[in-house]
Amino acid sequence: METCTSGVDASLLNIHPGVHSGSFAKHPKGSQARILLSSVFGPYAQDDEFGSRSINPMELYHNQVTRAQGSFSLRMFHRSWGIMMIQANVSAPCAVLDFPTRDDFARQLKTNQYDVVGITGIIVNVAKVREMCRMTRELSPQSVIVVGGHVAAIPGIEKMIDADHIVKGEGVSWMRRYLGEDESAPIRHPAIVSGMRTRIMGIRLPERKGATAATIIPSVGCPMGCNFCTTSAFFGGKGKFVNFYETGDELFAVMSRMEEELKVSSFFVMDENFLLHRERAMRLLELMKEGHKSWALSVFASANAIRKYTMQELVELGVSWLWMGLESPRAGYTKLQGSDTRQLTRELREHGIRVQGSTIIGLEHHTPDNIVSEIEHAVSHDTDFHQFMLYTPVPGTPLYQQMKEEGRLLSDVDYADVHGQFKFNFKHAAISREDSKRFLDWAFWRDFQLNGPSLYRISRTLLAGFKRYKDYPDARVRERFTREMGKLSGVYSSALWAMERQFRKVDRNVSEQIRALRQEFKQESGFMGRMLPALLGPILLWTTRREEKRLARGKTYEPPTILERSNWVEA
Ligand code: B12
Ligand code: SF4
Repeated sequence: METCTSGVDASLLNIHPGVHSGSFAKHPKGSQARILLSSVFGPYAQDDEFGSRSINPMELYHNQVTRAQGSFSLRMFHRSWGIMMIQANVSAPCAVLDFPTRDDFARQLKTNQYDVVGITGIIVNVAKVREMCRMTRELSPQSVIVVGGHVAAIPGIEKMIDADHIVKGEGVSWMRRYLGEDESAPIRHPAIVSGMRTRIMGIRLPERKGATAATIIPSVGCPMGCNFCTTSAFFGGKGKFVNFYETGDELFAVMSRMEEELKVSSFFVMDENFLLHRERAMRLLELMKEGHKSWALSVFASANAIRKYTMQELVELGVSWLWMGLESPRAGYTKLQGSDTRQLTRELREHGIRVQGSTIIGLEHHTPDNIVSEIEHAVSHDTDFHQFMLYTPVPGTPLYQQMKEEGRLLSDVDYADVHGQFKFNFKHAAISREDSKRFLDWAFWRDFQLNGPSLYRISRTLLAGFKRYKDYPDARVRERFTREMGKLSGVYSSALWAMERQFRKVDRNVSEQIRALRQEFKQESGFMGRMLPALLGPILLWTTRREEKRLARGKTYEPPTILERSNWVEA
């Protein structure tokens, strides 16, 4: 048994990981070893003894962003990119099994002679990881078991699961090293379609090639090192991160390849703080201009990083969706210093940039007396999407260490419930565990009630951007807004038609605002865009109401099981 910290070591240098000191056991078969990389088993959106929770489905938006929005909630699934990244960067025969059931996983183990079984999981999944290790020992005793991902940050994990290697931090370099391959070879980016099986208002959107953004992962970790931040801590903490693509040139090359392979013009850039690396972003912009790339980018960035750019720079870079932490104005995080986040988010939206705000409930200064006004403040940002999360000391973070030292961690909380959407896992000075959940739920509800469905908000932002930039001198920018408007105006207008009616029972005022926006869309749309709502609107209203009924009956959604093999040879 060995606990490795490869990625963290390398990230201290802020270079592509390739440094390792000391002895390191390699797999005897090297690149001939047959590898299975699997995510944890489902079904996920149910309560079970392995740590699945109905409150914690395998869905980004419905889990933590739009979950109070009923049939207007955006539902979609995302693949397990970490193991896809590893698969693309080893020359050994490798299978990725995503979202298996226990039976699928068992079948893989029984029908293939795997030399290495890699399991990825985050902290909530620890009981599933344990069970998968047990199954592997039983069904494929010759396999070496490697466990990676955030689950590796749990203190004492070595004693909780039966694995041969537990990898903390970056995994590509670890796996390459384990197989005796070149760790410092350039990172090959897998072709990743960012989301799948998207549903909203009771219908599943068609999956045409190129219709969904490609995911690009330029780096992992974030040097800002906020005390609660698990991704920052996992890849080295404050001042550190691991870059897969150092320069704008490298990034541009990867994106161009994805554009070609997946026929996309939009990218979901999975980098915790993409805009912080200004030199790389500005070089990317230069190349986009030279290559006449009218790309759209969805990025994560902190307020202080966004402030390094003018609105024009952001728009020209194609930033069309931005996820930023608002946390709380009184929290004192460096990333927020000097930023009026309300003004910033308003400005971004006026420039056609959809903003996803993220607010923490249960910060140290929160009390039952001030929490309502803090939530009202958050909601007043009127962002397109809003994530609310409980302040949560997660193993591996400085906050966890601090709470542990202060004796404030609750010892009887199951790891499966430490995901920020249930109840506190620590003793808060002023707010009880039960109340933490009530305040969290109220925040989601309040945002929905006051600001309406996110679908309405994103159509409003698109329209604002289109009006502002439809005659912009840079043709790439004009094309981007016109393209989106052309594709979406009819659909959005129809959705607004249905939303206006359905939202009357929630809040008449918002319903009126939706109506006003629909009229604006009418003015800016072409013939089809004006005609479509009469036909599609009633259909969407019907599917919306049908979905409401289904949800009321407890309907949940699960991702499909996917098996993908590379460099494959039958055993
Ligand atoms: C996409 C994503 C999801 C997707 C699903 C992904 C999936 N298929 O499992 C969705 C949206 C459904 C999701 C859901 C949840 N997520 Co999530 N998610 C992410 C996100 C945004 C990106 C993950 C990613 O691909 N990163 C890029 C890859 C390259 O990094 P990586 O996965 O860490 O992999 C690297 C290493 O960890 C390592 N590695 C990983 N696996 C393995 C396996 C082996 C064998 C080896 C050797 C190495 C290795 O190597 C990889 C390359 O370096 C991260 C945030 C982030 N920036 O990472 C959060 C994150 C992983 N999610 C998190 C959480 C908490 C959740 C939820 C509980 C929701 C919530 N309340 O926040 C649910 C849980 C769902 C469930 N039932 O299991 C936390 C995990 C916290 C923790 N310490 O455990 C993160 C870090 C977000 C955060 N900052 O809080 N998530
Ligand atoms: S800025 Fe965001 S990603 Fe970076 S450490 Fe803070 S919370 Fe984490």
